[in-house]
Amino acid sequence: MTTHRSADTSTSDTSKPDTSDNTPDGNAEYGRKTFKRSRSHFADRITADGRDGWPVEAGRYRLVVSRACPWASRAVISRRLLGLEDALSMAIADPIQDDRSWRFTLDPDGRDPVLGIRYLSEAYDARETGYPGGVSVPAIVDVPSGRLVTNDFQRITLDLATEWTALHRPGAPDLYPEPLRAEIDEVMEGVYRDLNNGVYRAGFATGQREYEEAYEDVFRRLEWLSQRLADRRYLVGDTVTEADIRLFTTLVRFDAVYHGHFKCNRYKLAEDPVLWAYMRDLYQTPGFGDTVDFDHIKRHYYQVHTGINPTGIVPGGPDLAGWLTPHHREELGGRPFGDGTPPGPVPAGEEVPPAGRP
Ligand SMILES: N[C@@H](CCC(=O)N[C@@H](CS)C(=O)NCC(=O)O)C(=O)O
Repeated sequence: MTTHRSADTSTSDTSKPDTSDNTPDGNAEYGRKTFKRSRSHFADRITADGRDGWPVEAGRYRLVVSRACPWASRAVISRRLLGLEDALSMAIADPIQDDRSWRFTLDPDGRDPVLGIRYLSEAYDARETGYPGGVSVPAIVDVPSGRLVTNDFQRITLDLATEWTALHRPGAPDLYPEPLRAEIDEVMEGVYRDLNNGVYRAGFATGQREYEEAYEDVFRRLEWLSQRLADRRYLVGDTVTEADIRLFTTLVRFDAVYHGHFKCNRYKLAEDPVLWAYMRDLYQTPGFGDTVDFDHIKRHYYQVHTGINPTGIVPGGPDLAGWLTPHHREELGGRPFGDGTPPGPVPAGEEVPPAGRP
């Protein structure tokens, strides 16, 4: 009997918070009862020079994601924007985990057709026998050996942008431009601490003070972002970068799950004119909205986190129609893809089903 192997304390026993201070940027000051995100355990990198034993190679690896997961969704967007769909195939897990974690129940016979496995944990086990840690997405698996290569969600997208360049499509944008890296890193650090992870700290708080601190962090950061984005189209520079991708995957979930389920309810994203327009702009940009499955997002959060939603009832709203309304952000200038071009259509078989879109 295998027990549920959650890498994210959010989905496991939230009454036993992880007290280790091993988050990418650490947050020891929040004290014992604070929600802690587990560190990625497998941090090998797939690089152009193959220095960790994993060279960039077309067709060799499989990206395993859940469309529900904000961290995995970063990689889904990067893969689309960079045109890596043919080079790096993608497996989409069922948004609802069972006691063995992520599973391929959306596929025929409940098996991933490329890896031939039923659970992502099988790739973790192939990498390290008896690995006691959590099974998380995003994960990249070596197809020939069936072994997990990395589940390092912070690193995966940076490497897709900078190490996989030989396989990028013609016209792919530079998502992590060298001259802007310091600024991108600084923006992403604050957004991670207060917002990407802040919503989880609010949602899985087990004490009032802890919740209130996280809640304040979330809305202080939203105010900061709203001011920053009032007169500039993108977060850093005048094109889409990694910073926008990381902000997008959290904000696109805000009204659907974080506002209600995670109690981040001072206001909805749709009530902040700047952020709402920024998000509609990105949503309507090829490679962003066409990866988002609101059905997977809502069902995952509301059905899996029974500690905070014991009935498992998935709310009907919000109405998604607004995502497609004009945003007028073109008036701020900016060129989404810089000197490059938008990605082509979503590959056959990877379209988000109608239930998940406006
Ligand atoms: N904590 C993960 C970051 C990614 C993550 O938290 N993913 C979540 C989904 S959003 C996950 O797979 N959690 C495991 C689970 O829910 O069983 C890691 O250590 O790499």
